[in-house]
Amino acid sequence: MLTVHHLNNSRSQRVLWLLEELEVPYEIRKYQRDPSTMLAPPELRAIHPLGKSPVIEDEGRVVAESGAIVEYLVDHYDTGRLAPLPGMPERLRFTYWLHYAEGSAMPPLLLKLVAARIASAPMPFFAKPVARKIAGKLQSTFVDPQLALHLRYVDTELAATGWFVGTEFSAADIQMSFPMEAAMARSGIADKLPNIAAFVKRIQQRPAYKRALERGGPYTLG
Ligand SMILES: N[C@@H](CCC(=O)N[C@@H](CS)C(=O)NCC(=O)O)C(=O)O
Repeated sequence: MLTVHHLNNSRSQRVLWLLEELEVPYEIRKYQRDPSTMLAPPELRAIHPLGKSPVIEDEGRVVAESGAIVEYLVDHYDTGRLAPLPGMPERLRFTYWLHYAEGSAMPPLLLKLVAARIASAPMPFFAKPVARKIAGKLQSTFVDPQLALHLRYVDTELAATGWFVGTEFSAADIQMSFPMEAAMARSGIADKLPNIAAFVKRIQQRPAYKRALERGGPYTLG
């Protein structure tokens, strides 16, 4: 049976959700983050050398990297319901959002998190003002403008149909859910992104999304 190596509160929630949408049977092996570093436990490196989640095992294959996992799962288990078939005109747009989620949307969101952690990290009192100043400058000159550029673009892209590809829900919406939920939680401009806000509300109502949450456990971004 297909196995999902699932780290709590992580991107692998998306994989559980996709499997629920596809109605593919799967089992979950759960891993807990180290509460102080937030890193995955070393056991995950026995599955894939990077030790990150998600990773799946299916029919003797190990597949890592969430975009590749989504592509693998729709290619193996979907019949054109959750992804345009290869060769269809919408397939390129589908591929675009699969890559965009991790390649373009996540870097500024991750930097935002890092800058906030630098500003609040425990350190000698005399270093605090310097650390806060550097973190603040990084945010105001680079992170926040890049984040606004990306999120306003995505918000506009969602305006026409509310979905990332065509007029129907697809696995690209699942792949984009993680950065969109993170954007709502930490971009600081959620109130200026009405189409993303509506998208996040809509996906969270899906029965398969809720089933995946029940199986995966707490997920604070969602
Ligand atoms: N781009 C990768 C990112 C994988 C990744 O960084 N996963 C995080 C969870 S959201 C992780 O495993 N963090 C724990 C660690 O780095 O030890 C993907 O989309 O699969």
